[in-house]
Amino acid sequence: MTTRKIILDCDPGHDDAVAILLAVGDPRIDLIGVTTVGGNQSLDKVTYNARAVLEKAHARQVPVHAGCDRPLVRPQEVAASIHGQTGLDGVELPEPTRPLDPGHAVDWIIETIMREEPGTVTLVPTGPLTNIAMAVRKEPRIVDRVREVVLMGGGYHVGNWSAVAEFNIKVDPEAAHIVFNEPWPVTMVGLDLTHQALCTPEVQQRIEGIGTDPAHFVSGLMDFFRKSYQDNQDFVDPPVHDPCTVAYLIDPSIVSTRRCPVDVELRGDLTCGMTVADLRGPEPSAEDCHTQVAVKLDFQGFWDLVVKAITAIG
Ligand SMILES: [Ca+2]
Repeated sequence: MTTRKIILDCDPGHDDAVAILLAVGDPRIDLIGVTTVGGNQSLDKVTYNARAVLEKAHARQVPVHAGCDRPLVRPQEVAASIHGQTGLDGVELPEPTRPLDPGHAVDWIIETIMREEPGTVTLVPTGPLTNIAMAVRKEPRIVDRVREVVLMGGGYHVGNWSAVAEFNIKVDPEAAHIVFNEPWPVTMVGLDLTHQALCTPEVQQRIEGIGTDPAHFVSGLMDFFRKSYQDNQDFVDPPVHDPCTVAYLIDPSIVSTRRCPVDVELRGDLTCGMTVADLRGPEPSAEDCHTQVAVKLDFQGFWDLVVKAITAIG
């Protein structure tokens, strides 16, 4: 079996927590480190949350490095309306036993990519792109060395933090602009895809049915997440965005993609933070276009992976 080495750069966050559990529980993913970025909540809160979720997943071997606490240019904006005051409201968090690892996330990302074999490390950002943008500005050689970037953010037909912009991109559009404009392969797993990853009552029952402590933890997260999405985003069931990135890496057949140019709007009064995808004409080749967008989710296949991973964690 081939495993994919990933760095998960995240801001947990209910759906980030599920992404961590999927990455830990699926044997095809080698989670070499978790890095955190201010996003859904403040950096100190999301960093604690990442460590607590790894503790819950019995994955104390995974290092956690804290990164940037605010966007490159703009004042910080958190998503307390969706994730609560802690960033993971609705569950009791275990006390992390592994201390926070020393060193800034940006430096650790650079050192790790430069140390590992070229073409073996995949970056999986599921928060604002501040750390990744900083890393590429500090050490541009990482662009040629990473295998690819598979990020949750944006959307080509829909927004959630404005009519046309998604939260991760909207809160730090300058960072997103940097990441999308470097010539590395970028897969945008945006809202068009993640709004198909709904945690329906049937899905949640399957997770509950696993019967383990991590399974009850995920179910508790989903109770809070469902209410947030009902109260604030006009959803019946919550879309569980972030693990779609990891699912794509485990089994690309679960997330179909379409290659197209994508850029990030920085100036529009109404459109700042919009990911503008040019879907005109025939699909370009990989040589002509380094970006692609996720289009269609295999709903059953996706939740099968999540259930299997949570079961494997035990
Ligand atoms: Ca996130």
